[in-house]
Amino acid sequence: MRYDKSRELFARAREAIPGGVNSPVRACRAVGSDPLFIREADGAAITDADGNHYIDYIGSWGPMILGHRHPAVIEAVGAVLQRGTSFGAPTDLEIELAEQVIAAIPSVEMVRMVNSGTEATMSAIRLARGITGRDIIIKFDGCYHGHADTLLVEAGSGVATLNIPGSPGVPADVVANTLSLPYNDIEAVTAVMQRRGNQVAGIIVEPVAGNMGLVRPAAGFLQALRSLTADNGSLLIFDEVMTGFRVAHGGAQALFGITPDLTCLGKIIGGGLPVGAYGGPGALMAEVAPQGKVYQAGTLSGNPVAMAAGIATLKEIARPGFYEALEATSARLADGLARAAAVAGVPVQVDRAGSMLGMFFTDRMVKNFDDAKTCDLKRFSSYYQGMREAGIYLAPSQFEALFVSAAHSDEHIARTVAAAEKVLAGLAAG
Ligand code: KE4
Repeated sequence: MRYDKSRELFARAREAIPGGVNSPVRACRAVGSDPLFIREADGAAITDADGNHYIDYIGSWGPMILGHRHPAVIEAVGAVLQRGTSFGAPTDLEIELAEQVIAAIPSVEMVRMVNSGTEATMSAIRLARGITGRDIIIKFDGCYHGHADTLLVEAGSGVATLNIPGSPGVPADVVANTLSLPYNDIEAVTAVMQRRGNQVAGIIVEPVAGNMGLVRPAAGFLQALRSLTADNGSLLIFDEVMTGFRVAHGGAQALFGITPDLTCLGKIIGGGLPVGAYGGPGALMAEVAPQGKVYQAGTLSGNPVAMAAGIATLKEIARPGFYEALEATSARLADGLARAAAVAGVPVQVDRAGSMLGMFFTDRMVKNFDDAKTCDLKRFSSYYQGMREAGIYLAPSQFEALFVSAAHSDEHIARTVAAAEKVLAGLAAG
């Protein structure tokens, strides 16, 4: 494939934008490649500036569960554009999206719209601290909850990918109240809660981790967090920015039958436009300004164009059979990739939660960040590059997940598995 145009754009971008990208993981540094500049996308396909076509498994890092340029989303956005783009005042559209979220997630009786997952988790943490009057927050190594100062501790995603220890610019006293523990380690979190539970404002967790690669919760882990927080008057915060409407219509809390106190959302609820949200029981959300005293605001929160994309997306995924079909396609892909690795004799762990998949290049079962770090990153880079050359667009990091959309057909899956068979066989041959 030729990448002249992307190369030219990347050179220009690096003059104007730090690292040439507006989000670090897009720079593809961890896989020794330059980023592709994208011209357009449609359904499961994405086209770069040089006209190369790929089957897309990033899906804008999760939002594009319908596939790109779904007609219902494009039409809804177009219709709102005829009315304007932003009013800085309430509209009927934000009520509609809020009502859709509330209808889908029983633990959410009231929800506030923000502009990103980072804002959602940052606000939920502030609310937990405001409600409890406590300062300590517990998170888990390898989980990524956006780039708010208080949460950039042992984070996953781009922080893990670029191996940034925490981050410069985050004052020590800001993270002094953030404790990060090993994911799935019930003993560790029990020990901390026994010692300091009455100082803990909340525990925030990715109920299925997607930012250290895909790691599912061990049996009893989420239940333990639910009991420990309830016993200590702390709040359980599910960061469902990635898993919300992804692993099931009601998110991971529906899949595992756990009721958190607060839920953070993003990605899919914006249908590809900037939307985040946090919600929970009315009694807790009533503490958010202006109803309550916990302050949070945003110029573009509830933006009508973004709301329209989210509303259209949530309408489509609520259709009967949507998740069943997505489940079947995702299982076919996971099985195909696992089989391809086994036949090639390349040690790989493939796992899946709904239409979120992970593929670790290690012979070890991965149940936490330390396990994920045993992956052969060089081998992953070669796999990434080989798959990209074969027209398969994967996340450029071992510490990310793959996303399947409703637009991925059996033919897309077959082509992806065939490409993986060839690339993995090449890796095995060394
Ligand atoms: P944003 O601020 O990027 O909208 O959301 C932050 C966030 C919060 N919580 C979870 C569970 C998340 O996965 C994310 C963001 N996910 C990454 C991909 N792993 C976004 C990609 C990027 O940083 O460019």
